Amino acid sequence: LTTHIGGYPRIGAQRELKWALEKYWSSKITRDELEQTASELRQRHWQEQQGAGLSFVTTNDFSFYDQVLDTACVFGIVPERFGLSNTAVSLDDYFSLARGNKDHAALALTKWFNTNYHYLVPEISEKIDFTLNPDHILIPIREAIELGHNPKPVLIGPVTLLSLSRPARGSQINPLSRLPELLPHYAKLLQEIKAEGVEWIQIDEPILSCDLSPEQHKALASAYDYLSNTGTRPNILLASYYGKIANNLNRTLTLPVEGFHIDAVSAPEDICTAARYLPEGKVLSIGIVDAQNIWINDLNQSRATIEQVASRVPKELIWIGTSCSLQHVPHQLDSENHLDANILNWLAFAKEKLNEVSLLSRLFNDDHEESRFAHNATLIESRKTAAGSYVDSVRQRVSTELPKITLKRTAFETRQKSQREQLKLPLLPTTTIGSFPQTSEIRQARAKFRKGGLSHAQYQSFLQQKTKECIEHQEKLGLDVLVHGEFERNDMVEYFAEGLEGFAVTEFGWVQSYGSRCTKPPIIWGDVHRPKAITLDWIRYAQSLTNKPVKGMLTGTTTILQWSFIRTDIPRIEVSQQIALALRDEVLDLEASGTKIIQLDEAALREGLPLRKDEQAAYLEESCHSFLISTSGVEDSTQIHTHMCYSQFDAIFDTIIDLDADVISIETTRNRMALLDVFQQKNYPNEIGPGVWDIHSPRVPSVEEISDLIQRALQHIPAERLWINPDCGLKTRAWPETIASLKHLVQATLSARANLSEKF
Ligand code: THG
Ligand code: ZN
Repeated sequence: LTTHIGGYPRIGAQRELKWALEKYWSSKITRDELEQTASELRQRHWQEQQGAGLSFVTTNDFSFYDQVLDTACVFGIVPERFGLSNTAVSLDDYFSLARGNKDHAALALTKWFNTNYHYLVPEISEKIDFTLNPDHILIPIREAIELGHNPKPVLIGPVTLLSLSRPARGSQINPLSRLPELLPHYAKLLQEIKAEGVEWIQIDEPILSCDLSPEQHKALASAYDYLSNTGTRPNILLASYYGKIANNLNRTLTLPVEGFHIDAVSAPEDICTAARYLPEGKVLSIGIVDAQNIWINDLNQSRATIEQVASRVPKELIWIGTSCSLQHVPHQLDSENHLDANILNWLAFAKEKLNEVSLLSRLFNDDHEESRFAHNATLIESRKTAAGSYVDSVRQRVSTELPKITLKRTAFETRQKSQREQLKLPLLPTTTIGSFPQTSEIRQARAKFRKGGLSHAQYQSFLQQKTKECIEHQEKLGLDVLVHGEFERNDMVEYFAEGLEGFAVTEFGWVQSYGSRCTKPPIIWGDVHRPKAITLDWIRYAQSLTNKPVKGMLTGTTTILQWSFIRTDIPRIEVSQQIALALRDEVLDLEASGTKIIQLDEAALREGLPLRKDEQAAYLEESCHSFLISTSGVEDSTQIHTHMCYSQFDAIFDTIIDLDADVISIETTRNRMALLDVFQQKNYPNEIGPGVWDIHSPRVPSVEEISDLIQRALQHIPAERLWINPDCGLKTRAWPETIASLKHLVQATLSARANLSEKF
């Protein structure tokens, strides 16, 4: 059977691309040196694919920043506001679009389907003249052919590209309406790719896994009609992934292309339907190896699926592949030296998944690989029975204690009264979202401690010193509710993973989040419980330094789940309940030790919303339920906060109300409080802290700017329910701008308070 992958991680096993990019941006290496690193990475990654015996190497999966921006640049989609040429986009122009420059804000960054990858949003206007800059695609094809590989380029399809675009500022255009003018350039590109000797191209239309409008259906039909009938071209494998195609599948199978790739991991039922209704002579690529999670493939189960397909589709038309691009999993297991040997046996990262694809394709050669299938079955079985996979006390708690928990707290007004008596905060209380600058000094100390260069005691006293300085800064600034600064935390999810049983943390399991930035998602492999308090000592220490209230800072269940690799052997809701109970323990411990305000961040709640409407209600119910499990045990006088990152709240507004947090903080600076409309219209009953300082930029906002935002906020939310805070955590900022901005924030708040007290 033919074998291929949807794409490979490009960041490099040692994050070589990240380091090269960051050096290039700070002028420490030349453009040639950056290109050299890129070319070496491509070559190594093709070798890995060839080494595993795949039929194709995948090209055009490399990107210096983002594959959507690459595709936009290939077709000359460069926003006019940058004043750049769209026919010759230099590498530096490309980085200006991605990162902004002193005159222009970068393209917006947003989540890529249901992954934790973020893409840059192309801007379309009436005026943009599409063009074709094919080098980005053609050069790697030539490189690969020269090295003796058989390249299969991947390309984002026109309907997905335009569907993910937005109208340029000042334009009302529907980006998809420009499809007819874009298509000739796609056709020309296909022709040029064919001229390089390429046999197959994979065109990705992951938009098929979303709810499609009639207009999008029409666009798909006309796009593939056009591309299939215009000029010479390679065979087209039309790919969808990230979810079920379901109701879009019938129409998809009628599109005039030579083959279809289907994500058999997120939608096993699609593969059965596709095998059944596949038009004669077309290729069916089975995306059977999970590229969004890190577990070894259940080879026997996959074999059953493949055999089922083979009973309907001739073998020479069956391809085996990964569900989607492997860019969403870490590079290789080889580098992991500290993972438990058992757990290691259950994992496959990108490089290991190449071998799984290859092995599954050899099914129909009658050689002697049965032993590998038997071994795989043993490993899968050992996962089920391993100590830690099933912890009786955890299961007991979920089944007996959970049903007894009262999820509803006392009415908000009652709580609010009791919290006011307890906390005695001024009108418009000021606070921050949690973290303070993670300076290179702190990162270096952490690295040194990890390598054994600092003793535990030395590291602890270093962190205490930083925490103390942070509290002093906040007191001096005159903030009302303080935070400890989170200097002991590397990442808001990884930190809790380290404190909970059932999680494993990797050393080098980096996955690209956007540009050069990566995260290291923890692996939830077993039943989750909390052997001992995680945050208590730090919060207590920070509280001992001040008379002002210090917030207890936790990451909520949904966000932990969303930013981890989750086990798939039990339903997600059970994992969610286990984590929620562990956090409930932490919340109650914090309360018992005198913490009056506890924040559970749900930064990822909105972004985790499923792509399909019919799956959203269950997700929201589960998320809300887990939040209430964690927070409903506290006294009326204990104030629960939550934070959500910039998002369209409309779709989840009822859930926000149901979370019933006493205070929610949100990001509202860039949208100039527009997000508050829905809170006002729907009469949000609890307290709100809309952000008044955009922390994503080092610029220090003036007192006047902040005052203006406070006045705007007051038009939406009564003063009695309004808090004043920056947009988000200050982890990525430096101290000087942090102090300067918070000073202005406090000043602006003081004058707003003075105005209000005159009025009352
Ligand atoms: N933590 C986790 N997942 C996340 C975020 C997070 N996903 C969504 C969002 N935040 C992604 N944003 C970022 C922002 C910054 C970084 C990564 C993702 C980042 N990473 C460092 C880097 O790549 O250099 C790694 C830091 C480290 O060494 O630990 O800056 O906040 N889990
Ligand atoms: Zn945020």
